Amino acid sequence: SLKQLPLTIIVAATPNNGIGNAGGLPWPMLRKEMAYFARVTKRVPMPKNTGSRTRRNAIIMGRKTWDSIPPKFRPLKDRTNVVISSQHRENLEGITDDVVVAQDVPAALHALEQHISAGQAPPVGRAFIIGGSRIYDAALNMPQTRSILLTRILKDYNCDTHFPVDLSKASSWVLKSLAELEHFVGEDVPEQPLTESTSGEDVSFEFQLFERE
Ligand code: FOL
Repeated sequence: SLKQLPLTIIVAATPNNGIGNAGGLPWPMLRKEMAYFARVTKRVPMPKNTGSRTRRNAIIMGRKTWDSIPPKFRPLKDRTNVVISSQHRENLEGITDDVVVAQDVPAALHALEQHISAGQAPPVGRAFIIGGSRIYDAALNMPQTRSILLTRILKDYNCDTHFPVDLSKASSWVLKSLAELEHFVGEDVPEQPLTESTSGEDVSFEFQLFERE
């Protein structure tokens, strides 16, 4: 059963843990950061026995996060999209038959399992929690949430939504080494912050991995 499936949070946050503003991301489009999100959430770890069927990662998100994704990009390709909402799927904008809808995170894992056993989705590789704050908070309170892939945006922006825990403060979450991050994501990661120029401003950010003690 998927109740034991490890869950990974992926999030980008400002120094104050801001993650959203006015229904979108607080910062202008960061192409290299978004490309990292797309690569990491698509990459399936090592072959495992699922009767030679290709596996696909799942991305679990709240309804407001679903709405924040540009219609031309959703559902996010090459991933099984799962949306948490108390609304019925016919009332949700842009939801197609391949998108799983459930009322909360445990129900999402159950619904995902049902889709897979019914042959409506491939076996799951990794499962990522992609926000927003309420869904992050629910996941942080589940023991199967083992890892957090944090992109620290090194610039302040106005934010109306925040990540529920401050990872830079003493907590049960420990910062792992660059080598451990590279092993987890399956690619090289720069040691120094990257800088992107976007909308006439320079924005620096760095990639980190936290794991539960
Ligand atoms: N985590 C990180 N590290 N960065 C993020 O921007 C991020 N965003 C969300 C959740 N976790 C994150 C939620 N918001 C798209 C848009 C908004 C969004 C998540 C994804 C999106 O359009 N993604 C496309 C990329 C398209 C492109 O290349 O521009 C995808 O295919 O993933």
